[in-house]
Amino acid sequence: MIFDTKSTVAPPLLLILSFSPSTWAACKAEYSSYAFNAADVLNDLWYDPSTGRWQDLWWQSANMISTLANFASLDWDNYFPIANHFFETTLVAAPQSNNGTFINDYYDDEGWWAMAWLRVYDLTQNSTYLDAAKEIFVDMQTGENATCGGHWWSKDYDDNVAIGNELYLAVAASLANRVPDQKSTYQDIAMKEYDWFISAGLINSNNTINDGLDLSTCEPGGIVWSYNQAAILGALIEMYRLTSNSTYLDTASSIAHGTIDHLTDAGGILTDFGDPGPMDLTTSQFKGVFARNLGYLQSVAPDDAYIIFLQKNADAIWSKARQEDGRIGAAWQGPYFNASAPSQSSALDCLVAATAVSD
Ligand SMILES: *[C@@H]1O[C@H](CO)[C@@H](O)[C@H](O)[C@H]1NC(C)=O
Ligand SMILES: *[C@@H]1O[C@H](CO)[C@@H](O)[C@H](O)[C@H]1NC(C)=O
Ligand SMILES: *[C@@H]1O[C@H](CO)[C@@H](O)[C@H](O)[C@H]1NC(C)=O
Ligand SMILES: *[C@@H]1O[C@H](CO)[C@@H](O)[C@H](O)[C@H]1NC(C)=O
Ligand SMILES: *[C@@H]1O[C@H](CO)[C@@H](O)[C@H](O)[C@H]1NC(C)=O
Ligand SMILES: CC(=O)N[C@H]1CO[C@H](CO)[C@@H](O)[C@@H]1O
Repeated sequence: MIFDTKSTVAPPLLLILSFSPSTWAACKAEYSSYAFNAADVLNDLWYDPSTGRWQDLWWQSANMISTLANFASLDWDNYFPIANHFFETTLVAAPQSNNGTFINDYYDDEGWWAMAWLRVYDLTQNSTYLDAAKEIFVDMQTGENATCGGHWWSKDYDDNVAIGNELYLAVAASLANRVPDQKSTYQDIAMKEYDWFISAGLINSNNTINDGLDLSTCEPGGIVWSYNQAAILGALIEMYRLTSNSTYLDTASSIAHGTIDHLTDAGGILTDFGDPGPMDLTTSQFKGVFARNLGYLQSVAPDDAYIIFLQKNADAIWSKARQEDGRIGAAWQGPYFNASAPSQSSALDCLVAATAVSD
């Protein structure tokens, strides 16, 4: 472009300055290069092939498998060969570090692993991964019939939380869509769990989901964490695939909008209780799960608001939450502190989702 410097039109510099970083969005190739970098840092700093885990963490490592599978699905040629090494290693090494099994005392941990292997199965069509998910689900079924209905959180049988129920629904509906000869069994479980979830009142007046139920009153309560708004989106997409009933997508979009409206700061950046501040190795994982599942929702029920949200959050991660050495902290609006495998992979989830939804 050629500008006539003698004209009275404002010089282009002012136009450039009027774009703040938060209104600028990178393109698909750029987000993909960010994701590559964030994934390399995650794997180089924290992966231990002898345990198949990142930073010796358990359910968080399942989420990291899902994230790498999601990235590999977008960039098969470049990333699948890298990611596949982690899938193969973790499938064998992680149970070896846990009494030879993906089963433990927490039904939600089991749900994260089942969802991870289902995602890898979708990517590879290798039935070994589907079998792993089916086997985990057998144990998950022993957590049914909690007090107040729905699914128990753990084998202490004294807590009924949203995330455990969301994952039970997600795994049951996903298996119904992938195991034709047992479709009706899995579908019945999923329908029953969905009906209970809605009737339990876990979705509040903001269209967001509280952490769990008070078992003495059966009333919902607790903090509204971002991951409580996340696994449910994937579950509802699977319910829609199973039934072609668009009610499930309507529910998903109302939760997605409730989250974008109520769990963000003034700049539209996803914010959990405690952000921006040092987060522990559990809560640092949460936000990425929402970004990942919002990316899935965009592929089934597109909405420009999701693209804007994911790009804005990815831009903030890259410009405000990241150190020069590539480590990314938990607070997406910045400042940077305390990167961990969960904060790194949570950010990676958002960078991958932004890659998926961008042109
Ligand atoms: C399927 O996955 C398993 C577990 O990672 C692996 O050992 C096997 O080689 C894979 N099969 C094929 C055909 O790729
Ligand atoms: C392994 O199993 C034993 C006995 O059931 C249990 O006490 C222990 O906590 C388990 N270890 C792990 C890592 O799950
Ligand atoms: C839960 O209750 C249903 C209906 O009574 C029953 O079929 C199922 O076996 C129960 N599950 C468990 C784990 O108790
Ligand atoms: C769709 O699902 C909703 C929620 O479960 C249900 O109320 C409605 O009857 C279903 N619609 C059809 C056509 O099956
Ligand atoms: C709804 O969101 C607002 C913030 O937008 C918050 O102050 C309020 O506590 C939320 N209400 C519920 C029921 O979560
Ligand atoms: C555990 C840990 O590394 N904590 C640090 C988190 O970041 C704050 C702020 O930079 C430090 O003061 C903590 O030591």
